[in-house]
Amino acid sequence: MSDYFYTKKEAEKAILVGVALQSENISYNTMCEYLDELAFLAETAGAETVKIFTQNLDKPVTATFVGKGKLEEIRNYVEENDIDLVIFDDELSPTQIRNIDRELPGRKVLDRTTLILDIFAKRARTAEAKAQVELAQYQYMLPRLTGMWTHLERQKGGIGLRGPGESEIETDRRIIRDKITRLKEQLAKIDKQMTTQRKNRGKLVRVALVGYTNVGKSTLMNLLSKSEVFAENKLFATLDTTVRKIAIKNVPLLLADTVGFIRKLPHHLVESFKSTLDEVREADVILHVVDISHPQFEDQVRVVNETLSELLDKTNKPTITVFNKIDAFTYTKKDEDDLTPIERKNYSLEDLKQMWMSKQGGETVYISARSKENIEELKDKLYDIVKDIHSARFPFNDFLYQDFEAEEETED
Ligand SMILES: Nc1nc2c(ncn2[C@@H]2O[C@H](COP(=O)(O)OP(=O)(O)OP(=O)(O)O)[C@@H](O)[C@H]2O)c(=O)[nH]1
Ligand SMILES: [Mg+2]
Repeated sequence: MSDYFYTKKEAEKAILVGVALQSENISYNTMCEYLDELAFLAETAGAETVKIFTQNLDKPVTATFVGKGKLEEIRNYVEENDIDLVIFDDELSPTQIRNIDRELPGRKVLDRTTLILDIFAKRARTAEAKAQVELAQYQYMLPRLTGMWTHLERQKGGIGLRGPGESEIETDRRIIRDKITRLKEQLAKIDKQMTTQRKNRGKLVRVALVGYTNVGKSTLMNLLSKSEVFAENKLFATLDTTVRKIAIKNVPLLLADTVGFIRKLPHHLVESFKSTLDEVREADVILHVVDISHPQFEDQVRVVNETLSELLDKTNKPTITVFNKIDAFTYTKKDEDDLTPIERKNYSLEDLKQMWMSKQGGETVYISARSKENIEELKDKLYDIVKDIHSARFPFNDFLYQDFEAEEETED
């Protein structure tokens, strides 16, 4: 056998399961969009999606999430095709995990949240990020312990092994609770340091880049600050908030890159979002970055806005909506004799600009961070807002920053 076989790392094979829930007004198309994203998440985590199972339901089946017949179909498929991973697009209750686990012996059953937490765990570099992810994983695991435990038992020992007794689960719960307490203490300490760090930054104007994951926040950060923040075509490339001191024309400001949002994630669970939210809360100006080349970009804008308003008190900060990736924007031009109703995919960039101008409060700008289009326009708009705040705060040394040089400051 060649070395190839020894060195090649096989991707784990995964199947995805999605449900179009009538009770939640999830159409078949919407569910497919969610599943596209789930496949991207799976890929980011290192798995290869080989098949997708879907079902239309009024509401989830309490015991098994999908119907009995569907679960049997899934079982036959995973057994015949030797699939390791079964990923559900929705959060599963402890009972559902336990029952599904029992139906799919020897397979790993994940839901969207566990998959995202797994990606976070892989991505975490700093002590803080690692502690944050671990805490989220334990908190998510705690009520689901019975299912997880029996699952682990089976993996270890195979057929016929009984699950642990209640007392073992209790011991395990206690261990996890202790771990949670310790992690919380550790994070509180780090948080205190961060708050002090933030206070020490003085009164400089603060600008936060926020947006859905993979829209190009870090790429834009790099462009504006000439730094090297990690950017990649994977979900959740950024897990730590990074702050850089930059200058736009002659006005200095602090620019923060933050963790991207995603739909169907309990954001409150993940502490990484706390630093993102702190940045947003304390920012003077928000740059909401949007990937206009993404077919569901409107939905992504909605998720970001909803998550922000859910987790923060309503604030009316000056915001620039930065529509990024115009270089990758495409649309289907309609023939003049085509009488079918115009659909979203038929809108040109011009049409979208018109629509968003009336829809979105605040400024909008259309750029490409990759091919560096319209960056000057963005800088001009940002400058106009920042300069006013800056001169209100520093009335006497206004624009003494002619010789200002960009410095680095990282919050790791
Ligand atoms: N075509 C195109 N791709 C871009 C543009 N800006 C960024 N990208 C690409 O989009 C991908 C994601 O970019 P990032 O900067 O990592 O995005 P992010 O918003 O920081 O993502 P997370 O940190 O994962 O939330 C990378 O592959 C970038 O090269 C752009 O203007 N046009
Ligand atoms: Mg990033």
